[in-house]
Amino acid sequence: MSSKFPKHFLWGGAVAANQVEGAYLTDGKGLSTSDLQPQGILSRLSPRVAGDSGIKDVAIDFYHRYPQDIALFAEMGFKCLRTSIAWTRIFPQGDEETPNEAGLAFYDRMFDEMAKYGIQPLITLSHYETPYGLTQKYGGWSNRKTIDFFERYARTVFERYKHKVKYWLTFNEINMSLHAPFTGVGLPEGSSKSAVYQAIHHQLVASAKVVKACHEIVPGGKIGNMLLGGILYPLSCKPEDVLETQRQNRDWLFFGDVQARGAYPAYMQRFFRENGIQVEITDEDKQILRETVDFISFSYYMSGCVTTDEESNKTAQANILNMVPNPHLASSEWGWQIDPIGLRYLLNELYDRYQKPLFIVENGLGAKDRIEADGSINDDYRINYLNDHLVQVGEAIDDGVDVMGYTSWGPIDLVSASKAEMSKRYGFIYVDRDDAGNGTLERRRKKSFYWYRDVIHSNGNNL
Ligand code: BGP
Repeated sequence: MSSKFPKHFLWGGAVAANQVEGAYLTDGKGLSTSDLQPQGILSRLSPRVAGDSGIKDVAIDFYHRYPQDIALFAEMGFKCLRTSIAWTRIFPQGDEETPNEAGLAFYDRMFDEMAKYGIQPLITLSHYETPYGLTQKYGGWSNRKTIDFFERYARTVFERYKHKVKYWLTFNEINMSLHAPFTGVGLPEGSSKSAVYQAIHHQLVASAKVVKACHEIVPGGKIGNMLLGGILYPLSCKPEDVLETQRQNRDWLFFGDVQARGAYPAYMQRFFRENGIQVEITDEDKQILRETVDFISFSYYMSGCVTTDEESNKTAQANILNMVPNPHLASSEWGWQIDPIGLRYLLNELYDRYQKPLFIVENGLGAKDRIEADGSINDDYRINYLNDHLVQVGEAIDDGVDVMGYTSWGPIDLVSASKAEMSKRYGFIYVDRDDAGNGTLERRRKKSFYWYRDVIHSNGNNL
């Protein structure tokens, strides 16, 4: 049987600089917002004091061990590796005139290593890390000036790596900024809705500006947006529930609507008016927003439900999204509801809405792993999760959806973004490090390593 997956499907994995690299002040790197959130992205920024250490300071030491790790990815047959550039390695405070050469040289070495194995880099420009200097001096994304600093950074890396990197992403999960303002916009807690939407607007303008810059600078370059792709279902077929679900889905999709269609969607006018939200949108902004992305990328971990019933709403899960649990689905140990069919549904929805190629750039199961006496790690739960999701990706492709690739989240264990801990593991490769930072950092192949290698090798035929 021939595979449902296209011949040049980009199979691989995804990580982010701040969750793997460590070396948080090495070679001139400056502090970013992610270095100041010891409890993860949902926590407040806290000033560093001398001797204060966080789990991400070393993370999994990818900064020094990347050749070994990339060799392991190559052993699985990766065609693509998604990671991010830490903005603060290139512009340590964010507002310098000239970039930090040592930071640029690090990513040159990393891309060269990937090229040795024919692995395509997929690079996120900003993965939950704004330079702390910009938040201190300018108020981060609340200030229009940050757009220019971001554009300067993006143009610098496009120029430098234009012959090494073809695929780019602007902001990781840009739609999370609404729910966890600290994820990157750098606003103080308790900021008004107008302030939050103004900062989001600045990110959307910045995103469009760098889409334009990428097209100008990178020959054949393709640049996408990146959305958190949590899909919401109505808990009942009561029309009020269905309408409320549509409203909440739009909270998430509004970002994609701007980035892929080139203008604020009509429904936002009423939303702004009824919530007393004032956003300064200039004619020049409207013009640049027309620079739309080449493809849509998204993360997918779970789905959830929406209801207008107050009693049921009290059962909302205390996870990132606060969604009401779906009685038909099981959950991970972290309360994330597992829904492979939801991925097929979402792929179809996004394709219907945008008619642009889609790229699944995160999907995976965070779980606690056990090392057996013989040293093996039998993570069948992870294999099952990924297998079930990939079967649905195949179905969506059969439905006619244009899917460019799939990079599973955390092909090597890394620091969790929401909790800043090591024990929520996603990897095919185990890393010996615990939540307190103890361990040798030794790498070890899990059972899923061999499973994923076979999936890639057969181009998804063995699912
Ligand atoms: C996404 C982020 C990632 C990542 C993942 C898993 O929201 O883009 O950075 O970490 O979620 O989340 P967690 O690490 O909290 O399990």
